Amino acid sequence: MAKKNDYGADSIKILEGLDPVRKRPGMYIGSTSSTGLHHLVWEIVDNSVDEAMAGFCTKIKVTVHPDNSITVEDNGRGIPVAKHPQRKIPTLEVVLTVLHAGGKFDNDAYKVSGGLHGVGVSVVNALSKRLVARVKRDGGIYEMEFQRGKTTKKMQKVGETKTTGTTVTFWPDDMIFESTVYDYDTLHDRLQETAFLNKGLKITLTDERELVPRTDEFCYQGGIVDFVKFLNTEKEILPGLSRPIYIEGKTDADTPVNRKGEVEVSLQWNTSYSEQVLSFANDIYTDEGGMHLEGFRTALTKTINDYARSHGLLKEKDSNLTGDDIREGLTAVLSVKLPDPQFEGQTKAKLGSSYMRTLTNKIVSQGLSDYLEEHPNQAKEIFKKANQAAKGRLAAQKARQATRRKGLLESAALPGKLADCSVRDASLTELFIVEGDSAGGSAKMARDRSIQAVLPLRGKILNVERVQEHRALSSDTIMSLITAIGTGVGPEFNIEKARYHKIVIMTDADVDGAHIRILLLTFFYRYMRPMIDAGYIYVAQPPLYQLKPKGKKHGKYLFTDEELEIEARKYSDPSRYTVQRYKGLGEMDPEQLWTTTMDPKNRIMLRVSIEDAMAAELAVSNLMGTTVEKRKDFIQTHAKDVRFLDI
Ligand code: 28F
Repeated sequence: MAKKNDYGADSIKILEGLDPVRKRPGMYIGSTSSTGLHHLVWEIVDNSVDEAMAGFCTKIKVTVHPDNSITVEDNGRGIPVAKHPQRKIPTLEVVLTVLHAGGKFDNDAYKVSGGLHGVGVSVVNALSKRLVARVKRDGGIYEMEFQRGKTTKKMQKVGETKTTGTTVTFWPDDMIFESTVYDYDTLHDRLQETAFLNKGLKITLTDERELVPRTDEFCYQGGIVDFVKFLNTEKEILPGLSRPIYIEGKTDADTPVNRKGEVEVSLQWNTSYSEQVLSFANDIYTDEGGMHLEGFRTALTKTINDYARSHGLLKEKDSNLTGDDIREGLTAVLSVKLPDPQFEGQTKAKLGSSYMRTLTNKIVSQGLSDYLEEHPNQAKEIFKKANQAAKGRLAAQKARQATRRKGLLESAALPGKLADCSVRDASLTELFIVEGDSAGGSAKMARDRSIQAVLPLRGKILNVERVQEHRALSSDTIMSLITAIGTGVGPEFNIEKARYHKIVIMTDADVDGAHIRILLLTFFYRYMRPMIDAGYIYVAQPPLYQLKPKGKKHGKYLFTDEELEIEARKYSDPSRYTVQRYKGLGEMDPEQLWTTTMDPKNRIMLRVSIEDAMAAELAVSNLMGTTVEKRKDFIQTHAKDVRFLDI
């Protein structure tokens, strides 16, 4: 039953309107975790951004207060305060208390709100224990207040002003959110992105929770061109391309509203082998791509191939460059705007509006061919880079075929270092990958040679994250791994050909060992992912210590520092025992290595999950370009973190 309320029947109806939001917040903001908490800020900021896109707002200020309340202020026209014609209460109140109010009211605008995130300010109001709205408009300052979506102070004129704008302060409800603590970096990155996407818009972020308040200001006159430069900051740019390419275009004035749109794209190639193309629709990041991205990619591939043919860079006998070849080393930002974007896909992050494919294709084809004609030197560099990528691709294909051919010759082609097992049934056999010849020697002596094979690796394996595929495949170490395992890689990969169903990474319990393990996991993640999915990849767990009581011949093996501490506590006087620390597998005699680490009846092995491998790969790619010190430090702190399932 609705509580008695001072504001009349009309507002009771409206107030009831927000109850569903408090009952099922997840339906409106995705979750009540930290993501949902930050969503409240995006929701409010999006309204200011819409006002900026409409051409009326140039500044947005976001402040995090010491109690984690948030103020967003803009210098737009101010939310209208006059009585709403149907509802007979101030429009400001309607916007803040009616679900979905203030959606697509203006068909000429390209709105952020009302798109993917557009649940409206009223949702923020419903999920805030308190919210204060202030509007400067028509010469006055107007204020009104709410608690948990219910009006607590009706709109009042509180002063005079010549300026205009909207300010909202809200206190997220701790009855709703798991945590109400805002993360500065999350706010920073998203607001910076918004500033990149809205040329000239000034966004300020201030954190008052710090003793000395921190402020960051984002304003980019170059828009997405600055965005691309920013993404390429640490990269080596392709010669002549220090100024990113910029292409823009839009539909004619007489285009019907359901076909209207604007397209902007900026491109810059670097000398790396990876591609980073970010796409947005009405400032919403389209993680799953969609029509605009398809149009862009098709245009890019066709335009560069056409140019290369017509200018004699590609000869008649040459085959076309592929999209992947052309996008190797490409950093690009694609931003489209359209009146009523349709989003689809798993996470509603894919643009489905199909006319945007044609429009983007047309604008990019035209703009890019003009650029290439006007910049022949840059065109040559872009072609050269793509052509190298194509050569790399063909070399990788050959290298993969070579691994397959060798595989057919069976044991004759097996790497010389491999000490194979005698049983041929892969479901019973195990391959131990060990670091170095000395550990390899111990393992060979320790093993059960009927079902256990040993492959010693000399030195570190190549970081496959850093090199093109054909280079990875020409490394002896990697080739010996691939041939020993038998599956091949890439399109030739075939898990049925696996020669062992347990591949065990057995490295020393030190920093180098952890590094080698991460590099191996990266290799498996990149080149043999189905082996991880199948649960074929393991990590051995050699003991770290042996604690020997005085006078005893056999001690106890301990696998962690905690275990050592607990065991040592059993002996009050340290002189009654000795502790041996194993720095490497080589320090154990074969007998010890067998009982502690390799004996299927005794050992603990950890099965690698896809998340473990992903974490390893991410660690490797994030560490690229950082100093050796940092890298070692990271491995030391995280080596133990990478969690594995016990089997
Ligand atoms: C701190 C958050 O929400 N800024 C906003 C405007 C401006 C207008 C508007 C907003 C009118 C009828 C809904 C003004 N004058 N910042 C903000 N600035 N909303 S939200 O209009 C809302 C619609 O129904 C505005 C003329 N037209 C629009």
